[in-house]
Amino acid sequence: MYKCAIFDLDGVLTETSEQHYEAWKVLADELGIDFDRDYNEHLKGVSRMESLELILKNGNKTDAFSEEEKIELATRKNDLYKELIAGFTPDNLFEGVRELFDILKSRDIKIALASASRNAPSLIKNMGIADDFDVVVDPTSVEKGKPDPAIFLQGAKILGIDPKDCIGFEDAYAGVTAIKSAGMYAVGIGSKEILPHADIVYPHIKDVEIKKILD
Ligand code: B16
Ligand code: MG
Repeated sequence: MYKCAIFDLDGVLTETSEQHYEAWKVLADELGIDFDRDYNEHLKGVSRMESLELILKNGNKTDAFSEEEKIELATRKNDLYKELIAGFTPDNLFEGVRELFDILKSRDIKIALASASRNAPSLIKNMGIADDFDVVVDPTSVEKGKPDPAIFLQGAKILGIDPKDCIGFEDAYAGVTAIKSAGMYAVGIGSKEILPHADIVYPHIKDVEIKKILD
């Protein structure tokens, strides 16, 4: 009997990867580093500072900046990103999320958020779903990001629920790895080719057959 559903945000409940891409692109152009949508795929589910490191590595500029300068670069990217998501409303919530949450609530299943994004609290508020979560895990409270299971385990721990009684929802390869390492049931959102290690994969959150999974 599952007691808890733990969700990733970007790519599962809404789509912010284009806004992340546009903000990083401005920075990469300024730094003279090649950056395209294909490379942006590597950054899904990856924290802000780790994303910056990957972009700098891709441009052979790993050692070109001090730690302070890197923080300044990441802050500038985030300021741009925040401008781009400022207009998010409930319309940005993926189709099917409301219905899925309602089914989970009707079965007394707790709902948690395990997003790597520090902007997650304001995003869920603007999309009108902040009150649906029993817990929103603070990504800065865990030492390691996905694929480490820490963020998912932290959600289960705060709720006092055994990880094996939790279902995790993820669109990123590293995210599904984190869910499986946490000992949870992994629902992949996307394609089986990209998420072969998920227990089950649906193309989109609206396709999830939650009653089938629960029963
Ligand atoms: P922030 P998720 C992740 O969200 C994004 O997929 C990733 O591209 C981003 O770098 C990361 O959040 C950190 O975001 O800069 O807002 O803290 O997929 O874990 O919900
Ligand atoms: Mg994601």
